Amino acid sequence: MLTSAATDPELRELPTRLEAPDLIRAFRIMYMSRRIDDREILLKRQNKIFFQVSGAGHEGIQTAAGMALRAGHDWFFPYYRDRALSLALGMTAEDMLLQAVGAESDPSSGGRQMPSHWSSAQLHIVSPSSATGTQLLPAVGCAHANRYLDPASDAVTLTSVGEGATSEGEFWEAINAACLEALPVIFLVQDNGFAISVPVEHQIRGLHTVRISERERARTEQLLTSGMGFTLFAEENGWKRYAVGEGGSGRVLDVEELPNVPRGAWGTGRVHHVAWRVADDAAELAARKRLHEVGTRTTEVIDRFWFKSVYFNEPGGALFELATDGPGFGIDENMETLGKELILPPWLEPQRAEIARGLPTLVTPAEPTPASAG
Ligand SMILES: Cc1ncc(C[n+]2csc(CCOP(=O)(O)OP(=O)(O)O)c2C)c(N)n1
Ligand SMILES: [Mg+2]
Repeated sequence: MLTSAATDPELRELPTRLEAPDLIRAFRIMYMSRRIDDREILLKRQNKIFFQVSGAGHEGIQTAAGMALRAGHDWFFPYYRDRALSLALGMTAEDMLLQAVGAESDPSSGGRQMPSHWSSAQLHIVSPSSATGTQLLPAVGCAHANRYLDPASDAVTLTSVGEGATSEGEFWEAINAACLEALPVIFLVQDNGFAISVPVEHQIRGLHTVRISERERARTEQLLTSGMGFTLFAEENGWKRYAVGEGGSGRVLDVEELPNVPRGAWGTGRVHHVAWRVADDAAELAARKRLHEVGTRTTEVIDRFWFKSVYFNEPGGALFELATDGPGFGIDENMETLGKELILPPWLEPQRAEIARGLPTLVTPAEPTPASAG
């Protein structure tokens, strides 16, 4: 649940100013983190350690997180850049240097883990994997388990991740699972603008393109350009790339021509339709009118309650949809109760009892009364 100082009296009472001793402590942690990084980079150049990950530039946010949370009480699923976080939680420079050289006396893993993979059972820092994003789901699992093992606990779980790794499926799965169960997990995304050598503008941002194979491409191209506002952007290996507006993720469609292949058939694994978003009712009506002007038959505007749709077949037979952005899921639920009741569009209301009967009963630990949800 989202709370803010404006609405939550308890938060309003928290001190907003850091006193001098806190600031000095924060500075010491940040400075120590940077100096250990510098020293380890030297050691690596001397071949005394074989791997190093720098936390340079990340020290501020990590120190703040470490000082706000409680080592040995809250739970931590860090990633390889969380040096200042680990120091703020109580690891020492010596612990880190022993870990870096893989010493037998390394307190993290007795020299078994990769360098820059710190952990401490006592501080509740869980040993990280090197595969990016893999810390996220276990963090959610930890928060879930903690709710069962210690229901009265106010412990939270923090997990850290780089912005590049947020493109991985685990990130979305973890956020989804944490939201569904309303788990106390903090996702600390540290955006440094790069995923190693991949700058942020080239990282995965969404579904880039749709690819369509046509027996006769020209008629589809005609519809795309004169009826839907696409322009030809590029041509490569037999594919033509069309895009709306400036192009970019979600605005691109690639078409190839395969005159001799059989027509597509309905069945498992087939894409049912491709939906294109339009801002509002007026934009949808204007787009529909334009389709009629170029001779495309469409459905009426169909009220889907949370959005409005118009459907049409492009000349090759693929089903296209125009769907409005609004009004969205806020139309019949408010944020406080979102997801707690079985919500149906009005035309399915008469079958509510039957639909509810087919759904499993969910009992959430946060809410002892059984509630059905879809
Ligand atoms: C699953 C997986 N793929 C690729 C790698 C190689 N790799 C290590 S770090 C990294 C970039 C991660 O970038 P980001 O998530 O932004 O974190 P940053 O290092 O920038 O803090 C990659 C691709 C990996 N460790 N694991
Ligand atoms: Mg990054």
